Amino acid sequence: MEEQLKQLQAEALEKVAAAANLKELNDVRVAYLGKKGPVTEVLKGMGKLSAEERPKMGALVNVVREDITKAIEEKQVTLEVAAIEEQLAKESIDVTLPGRPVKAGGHHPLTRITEEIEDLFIGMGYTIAEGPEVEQDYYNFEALNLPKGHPARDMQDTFYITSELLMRTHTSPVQVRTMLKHAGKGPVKIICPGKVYRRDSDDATHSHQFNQIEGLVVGENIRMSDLKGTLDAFAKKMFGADREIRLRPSFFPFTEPSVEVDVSCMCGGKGCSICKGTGWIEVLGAGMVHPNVLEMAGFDSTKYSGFAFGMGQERIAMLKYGIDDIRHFYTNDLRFLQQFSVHE
Ligand code: FA5
Repeated sequence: MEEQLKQLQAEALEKVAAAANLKELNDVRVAYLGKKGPVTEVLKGMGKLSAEERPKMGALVNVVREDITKAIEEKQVTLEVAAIEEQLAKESIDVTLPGRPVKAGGHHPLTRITEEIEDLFIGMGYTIAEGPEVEQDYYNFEALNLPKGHPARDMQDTFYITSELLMRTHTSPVQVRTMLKHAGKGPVKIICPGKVYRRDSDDATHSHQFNQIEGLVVGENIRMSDLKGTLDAFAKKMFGADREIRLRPSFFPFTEPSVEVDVSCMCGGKGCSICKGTGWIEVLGAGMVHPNVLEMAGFDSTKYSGFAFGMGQERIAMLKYGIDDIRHFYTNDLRFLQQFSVHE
């Protein structure tokens, strides 16, 4: 029995020494010291021994058990330290590695155009005004000289929410709201950028939701020549110093006289596919603020006059960047957007 115990001890210590990780060490502990292990078995057989042998063997079993337990505990500490060291080695940060480049986005072309136009007019002394996209019929139409039932309302097919509430069809209602805030006192000099909505069928040049920038100047002795000079400066800054503008008679109920404004084409008047052979490209609508509009907004039309204009950023961006389909602005194709991600 003594021999058997010594052999068991030697075997167990050998396995403890060979255990490569905590799991293997636990397996050794269960195998040798567990309830069904050989040491317990030896203890169970003690009853068969003589009275003199029993204490001797009992002491030996205890020594063997303690030796194995001690070896396991020591090995456990060693393995735990090794495990922590391994974990630390895995998690260590190599500060000498080069950083990973962070992909930076860029401004959307419509944001770029809007900001460019805003900067340009702010440079001419304008301030920015804003208004709601869900608008009252009164500001969108009536106060702009378009009473209910006026045939010119058909020029802008409208998304109505109720009979009095609609999605604004243009940024012109911001003119009215701003003039009312000024309570009949000039000067007013604003631009109003924002989203507008129309029941237009989407195609290469039309969208049911698009962006406009409105301009309004009201003061004493504001004349058509001021409008022309302002738009000429805008066209030259936006498209190039060699560009010209021309005004064609048009109709808007809120301006009198009204004009469509064309910018000379980049082909220099020779005629190309962009200008459809005419040498001119239509960019915006404008005119002198109708006296009725001034009066309804609380301005004395015998003392004050003004000009207004409205343009669509999508069309301006299409001309400036040579974009052939308005839908590119809304479909978020990265191949399109990345062409504009210049980091300023
Ligand atoms: C107006 O909306 C007037 N409020 C502009 C104005 C303001 C005239 C002040 C006089 C004084 P118009 O409906 O033409 O006008 O629209 C102006 C611009 O919006 C157009 O030149 C065009 O660039 C753009 N636009 C119009 N409809 C669409 C559409 N469905 N999709 C994209 N752009 C459009």
